[in-house]
Amino acid sequence: MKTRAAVAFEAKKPLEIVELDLEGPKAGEVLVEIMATGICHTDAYTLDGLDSEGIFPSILGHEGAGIVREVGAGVTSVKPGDHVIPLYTPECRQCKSCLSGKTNLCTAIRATQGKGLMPDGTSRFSYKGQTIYHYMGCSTFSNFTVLPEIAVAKIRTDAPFDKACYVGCGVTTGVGAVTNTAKVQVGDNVVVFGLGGIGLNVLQGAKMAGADKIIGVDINDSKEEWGRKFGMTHFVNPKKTKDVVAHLVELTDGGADYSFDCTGNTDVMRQALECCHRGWGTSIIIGVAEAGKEISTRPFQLVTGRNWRGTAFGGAKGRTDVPKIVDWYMNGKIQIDPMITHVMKLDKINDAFDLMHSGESIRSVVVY
Ligand code: NAD
Ligand code: AHE
Ligand code: ZN
Repeated sequence: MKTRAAVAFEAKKPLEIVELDLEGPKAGEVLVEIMATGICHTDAYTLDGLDSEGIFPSILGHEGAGIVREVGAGVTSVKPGDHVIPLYTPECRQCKSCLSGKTNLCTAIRATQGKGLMPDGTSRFSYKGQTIYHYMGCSTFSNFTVLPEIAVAKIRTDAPFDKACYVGCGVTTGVGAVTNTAKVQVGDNVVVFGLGGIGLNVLQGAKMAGADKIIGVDINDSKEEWGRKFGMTHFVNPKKTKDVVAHLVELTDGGADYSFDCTGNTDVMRQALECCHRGWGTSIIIGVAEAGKEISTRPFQLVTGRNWRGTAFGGAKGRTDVPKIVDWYMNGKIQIDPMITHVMKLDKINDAFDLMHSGESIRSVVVY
C-alpha cells in the first residue's frame, strides 16, 4: 500500500513529505493508521545527527496514537479497529528482562529495532525502490506504519488521539520517572532540570506523589510560568545564579531527595547529581546526551551516598502501564491538554522542530 510520510533523507536536513510504499504486516505484526503524533526532543536529536544509532533515510517519530487496520498471522492481543499507542519499549512478557521483574527494558527485538528494521531483519518502507528505515520501532511520522504486536498498547476508544499520543513518550517518561523509577514519597524534595515536554511531566508526577519542595531549573525564564502550572514551588535560572548547586542544596536544606535531568546536557547531569542530599539523594538521568558525550563527577560524591541512575520510558512496561496512564488522563489525575501548545498537519512538521529549538513550544502534535 501507499502511505504519506515525513522522511528524514539526511541528517541536519528538513524532513520531506513524500508518498512511500509500505508492505503489509507479516506474522506477529500489525498495520496501524497513525492518527496523531507528538514531536519529542529525541526526534530532533536524531535528525540533528547526534544519535549514535541514527540511520538515514528513515521515518522518525515515536510518540503516536492510532487505529489497528490489519493484523498478521498469529496476532491475538489486538484486532482491526482497536485504538493503540506504539511502543518504542515493547513488552514481550517472555524475555529475560520482562521476566526479571526488575526492568521495563524488554530485549526481544532491541537489536533489529536499533538497526531500523523489523524483527525479521527487513524494512516495510521503501521509496522508489530504495529502503527507508524504521525509527525506534515506531516511525509515527508516517500515516501508516507496521509494528510488532508486542510493541502496541491497546487503549480505551474514547481517549482523543491528539492528546493520547503524548503518552507514547513524554507523559509516561516524565510521570513514570517519578512513580516507577524514583518512587518519590510524600514530603520528598525534588529538583527538575529542564522544563520542556518531559520536565513538566516530572513536575506533575512529583506533585501527584506528594513531594514537598518541587524546584524547577531552566535557562529559559518563560518556563517559570509553565512550571508553576504543574506543581513547581521554586524556580531557578542557572544563568542568573552564581553557584547553582550550592543554591539548590541550600533551598532543599542539605540537598534534594531526588533530582531529574531532562536536558540531555552532561554538565547539567553533574549538577543534578551534586545537588542531591549526602547519604541518600538520587539523581535520575532522563535526558539523552549527544554521541560521544560522557558524564563525570568526583567519586567522592558516590562514596558519600549519592546515587546516579537513569530511566527509559519512565520505567513503564508499555502494554501494562500505558493504558493505565491514559486512564489517569481521562479521569483528570494528570494533565495533558495545556502542554500541547501547537497542532499542525504533516506538511508543517518542520515547524515543530523550529518551535522546539526556539523554546516556543512545549509539545507540538501533528494530526493526520
Ligand atoms: P525540550 O526541548 O522540550 O525541553 C528541554 C528543556 O531543557 C528546555 O526547556 C530548555 O530550555 C531546557 N534546558 C536546555 N539546556 C538547559 C540547561 N543547561 N540548564 C537547564 N535547562 C536547560 O525537550 P524534551 O522533549 O523535554 O526532552 C528532554 C530530554 O529528554 C531530551 O534529551 C530527550 O531526548 C530526552 N528524553 C528521554 C527519554 C527517556 O526515555 N529517557 C524520553 C523522552 C525524552
Ligand atoms: N540511540 C541513543 C539512545 C537514545 C535513548 O536513550 N533513547 C531512550 C528513549 S528516548 C525517547 O524519547 C531509550 O528508550 N533508551 C533505551 C533503549 O534501549 O534505546 C544512543 O545513545 O545510541
Ligand atoms: Zn521521546
